[in-house]
Amino acid sequence: MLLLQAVLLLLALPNSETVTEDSEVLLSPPKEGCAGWMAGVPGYPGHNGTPGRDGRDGTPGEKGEKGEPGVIGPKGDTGNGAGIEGPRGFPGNPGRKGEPGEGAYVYRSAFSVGLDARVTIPNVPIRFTKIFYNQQNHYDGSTGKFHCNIPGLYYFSYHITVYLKDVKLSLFKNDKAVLFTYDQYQDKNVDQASGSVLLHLAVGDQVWLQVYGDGENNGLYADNINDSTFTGFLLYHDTDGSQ
Ligand SMILES: [Ca+2]
Repeated sequence: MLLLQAVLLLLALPNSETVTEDSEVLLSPPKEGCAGWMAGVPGYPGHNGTPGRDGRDGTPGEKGEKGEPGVIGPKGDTGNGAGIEGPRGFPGNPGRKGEPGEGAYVYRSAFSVGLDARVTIPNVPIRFTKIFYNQQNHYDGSTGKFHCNIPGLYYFSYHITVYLKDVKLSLFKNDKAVLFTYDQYQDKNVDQASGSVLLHLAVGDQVWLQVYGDGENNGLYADNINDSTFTGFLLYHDTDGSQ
């Protein structure tokens, strides 16, 4: 009965503070001094709370400085085949104008001559005085000698009519015989002797024909129906001074 009254008393006092069995709550001291009031003993600190949630991401920082270059990597494998052909280039500039060439007439040298009469004197240059061609006058009809004015390779030939005597004929280059022809005359007949040669000549060289041996080998002959001729011409001139 007593307990029931106490409960009813608590319900009748709504502004009073509920005191639980284990309560450590300190009652606030009255605003006004109250005689006989005493502060309670301080309670123990509460337990630590659970960790809070992660915070929001921060704003991006400023861009850093450029780093050092890395080490050079190993050489790569060789490519497969040639690349695609590039486009055609522009035409180049025209070259310089060449030097004027030398006239071909400078390198002309030729003669063709014949006998006017029989030759009787051996061992001297034969004088061919019948002139077929001697435009450059490199052959001298007064001596029977050809004079080289253009260094180069020359062709010489002779065709001799042989009559009454044998013929021993030599072609001379300067003071040396370089070609020999020997024809034996046969009685009551007309023979021919001939020869040809290529010779390299320098300026000043001389070429001629003459009979060698004794005076019995000078059967060179010429009349109005028989000719004995001597011909020579420049085949090609030296271009670099070499032979
Ligand atoms: Ca003969």
